[in-house]
Amino acid sequence: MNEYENQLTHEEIQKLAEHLENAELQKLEVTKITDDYPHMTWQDAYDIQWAIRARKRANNHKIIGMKMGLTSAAKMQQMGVDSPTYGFLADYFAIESGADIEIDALIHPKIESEIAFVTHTDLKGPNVDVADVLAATEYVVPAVEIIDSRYKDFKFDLKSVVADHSSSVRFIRGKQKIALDKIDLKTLEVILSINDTEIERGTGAAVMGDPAISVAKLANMLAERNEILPAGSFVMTGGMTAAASVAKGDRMSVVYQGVETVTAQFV
Ligand code: OOG
Ligand code: MG
Repeated sequence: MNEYENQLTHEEIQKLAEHLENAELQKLEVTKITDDYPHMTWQDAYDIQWAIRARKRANNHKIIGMKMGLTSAAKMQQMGVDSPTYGFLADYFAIESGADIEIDALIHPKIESEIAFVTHTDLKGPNVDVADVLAATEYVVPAVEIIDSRYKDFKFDLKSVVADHSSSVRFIRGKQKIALDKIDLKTLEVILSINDTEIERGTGAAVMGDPAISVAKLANMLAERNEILPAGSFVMTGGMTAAASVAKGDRMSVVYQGVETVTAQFV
């Protein structure tokens, strides 16, 4: 089977996009789609993701950026998979640090400590490297992702999670916009706590050795579909540690050492 060709029909891809988007909007857990379509290819999986993205735009949502997922060993081990994936970020996913987050709008959310890059120049693969990423970056900002796989018990394989835009649904933006020459992302330490109890701790180097590599990888993955990472993108580079589940009433905080503490309450 050629993974760069479709096994699914156009109608099946549209139907699966609607199915997964409905799961998000109606807060429904669904079984992973490879159970019903075991022969689906990578092309099918990414086509479903891009079809969901088109549905968001058709509903007047803006796509404001992208996320990389499964970029650290901690996350790959937690989810039982072995390579990074991307997803999109829609405008209504954005939450400011300190805010209350409506947990009833979500299925089974988990939080992840990440660094986001904001770009001022298009990045066009296939040969994007770290130097290109640094030259295209306006600033970096602490950001906590809230992931919410639409799949039952957060159990999936890579094709299913790709179709489900890598579990994206919300992210909490920090307040500090940091120039890249003012921070060493590889040694940046994060401490994630829930209700003042430390749950996870990690450093930027956990993300592919350097979070900038994750942005380069994204641009190169997009090139496989003849897509670019446009100027002005907000790019989440992937969790530095395993993700932590949250429940109603929880207060979360992530200390970005020497930078700021990002907080939110789940209400
Ligand atoms: C997939 C998304 C993982 C990350 O930062 O590694 C991710 C998942 O675990 O549901 O966002
Ligand atoms: Mg993430």
